[in-house]
Amino acid sequence: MTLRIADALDRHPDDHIAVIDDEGVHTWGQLRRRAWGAAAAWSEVQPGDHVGLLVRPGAAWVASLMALWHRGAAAVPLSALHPGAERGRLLDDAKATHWVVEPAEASAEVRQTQLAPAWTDACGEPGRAQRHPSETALILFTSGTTGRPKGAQLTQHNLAHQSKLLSEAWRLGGTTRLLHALPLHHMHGIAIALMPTLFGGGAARFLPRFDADAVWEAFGEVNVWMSVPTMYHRLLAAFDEQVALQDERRARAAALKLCTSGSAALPVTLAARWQELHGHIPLERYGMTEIGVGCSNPFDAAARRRGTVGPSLPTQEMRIVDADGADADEGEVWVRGPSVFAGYFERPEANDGAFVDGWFKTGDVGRFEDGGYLKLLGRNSVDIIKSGGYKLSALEIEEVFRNHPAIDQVAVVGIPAEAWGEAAVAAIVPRGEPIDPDTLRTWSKQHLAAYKVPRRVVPVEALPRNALGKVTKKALVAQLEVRLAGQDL
Ligand code: MCA
Ligand code: AMP
Repeated sequence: MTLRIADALDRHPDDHIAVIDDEGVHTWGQLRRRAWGAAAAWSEVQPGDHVGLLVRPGAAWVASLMALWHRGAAAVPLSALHPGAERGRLLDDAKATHWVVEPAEASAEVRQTQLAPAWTDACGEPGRAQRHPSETALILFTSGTTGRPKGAQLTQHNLAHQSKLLSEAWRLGGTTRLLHALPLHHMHGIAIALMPTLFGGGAARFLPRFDADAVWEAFGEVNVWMSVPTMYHRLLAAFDEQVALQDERRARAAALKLCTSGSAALPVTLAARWQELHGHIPLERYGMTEIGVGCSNPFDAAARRRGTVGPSLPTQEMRIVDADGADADEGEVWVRGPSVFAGYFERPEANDGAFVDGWFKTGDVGRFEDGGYLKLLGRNSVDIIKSGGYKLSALEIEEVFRNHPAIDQVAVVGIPAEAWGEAAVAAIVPRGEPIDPDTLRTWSKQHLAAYKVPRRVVPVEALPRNALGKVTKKALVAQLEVRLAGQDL
């Protein structure tokens, strides 16, 4: 079955609730009228255009996305956490023609034409663009083993297929009420949490941002929670802090039907602590911007296995290969199937390196254990850091720091950190006078999203290098671990 996500969402009845946000409750009928209003107002947006999207989480965001799809355009979701310079770079790289943005978020560095978000209702449905399942629906920027983030193109069919897979695997039916506090510029928040919930006929209750106490409060109104390990870490810290609220919070956690974790490894200690409150360990699954969710532990809590990400989902074909591309018991995970993206936008060299005979090379290393459960063992590249669920590229951060006149050399690495999984740390060799590390962090926030800014900047006399002069990042990690031991990163 070849399906478009836009059509799949269009089939929900007008009176069915789709979104709950701080403005109130929004039915599909109301969302559609807003989307039609915006689609009519954005008459200059043409089929195949790429359009930035920076709107607060909730009905306005969902209706703006629907409006773009109505016009046959692809959305390039951005974050309020991106500084103006980064927004401009991403939209230029995506060759975006316009961007949908709330006035308060407009940036001087962005040259694309502004469009107002989908706020107002329309009376009738404007004409539709020609539609194909292979049309690009989203361009999601992902950092990687290159200095510049790459725009992963997800098609209408990728998203529809992925939503169907997950709504079935996780039983996201009409009674689902998802609590949504994930960022809306990445795969997890958009196509793993939101779309499958809406596809299955459920509703999403949006919080404006993640806040542990607000999440505990909102658990009383929902039955599904999807998050990254750092959020579990913070929820448990807030639970421990608010002793007087513990009985109420325990009851709220126990009433949730499904709690999932992904984007980074869930420490077994966090899983065990969550089990004490909720009754089950979170359902851990493995995903990637380029493939959606590849493996998932079962919905049946008794069949979940701690420390694994579960068996591959139906239609997600997986291989484990060695360095020569031959099948192996332990090695890189390769994926093929209808959820796999359509390539990076205008990055032929990255696409050549990413695929072999239709198989996408994830860069993750793992092995399938008994029963076909995947155990992830790490990543091929030392330059990819997973911090609080965000993928950070050491090379991208290094490029920014290298432009500072007072820095001679820089190397960025990921250091294990309880709260974040890994924390990015920059070791710098100053050019002359010592530089204040906090001043450097503040300076870098003009160029990088706040979450990409290294948690620590550590001045060093020299970087460890091998005989060829290349920085030995493993040795640097070991040095920094000693230097930062006992510090809260
Ligand atoms: C915030 N900060 C961070 C991070 N988040 N630093 C490093 N790594 C981070 N992830 C910084 C802030 O800029 C601030 O810096 C300081 O930490 C405190 O910020 P705070 O307000 O406490 O943080 P927050 O806004 O509450 O954010 C924490 C968070 C957030 C909610 C856990 O990181 C988050 O939303 N993570 C989810 C990311 C995600 O959705 N990834 C999915 C990618 P300063 O002190 O300098 O001001 S898709 C994926 O991975 C695949 C598809 C999959 O399988 O899901
Ligand atoms: P992103 O590129 O932001 O989509 O991040 C995808 C990466 O997150 C994967 O390639 C994995 O390295 C990592 N990841 C996702 N889920 C898990 C998980 N459950 N355990 C460990 N790593 C994960």
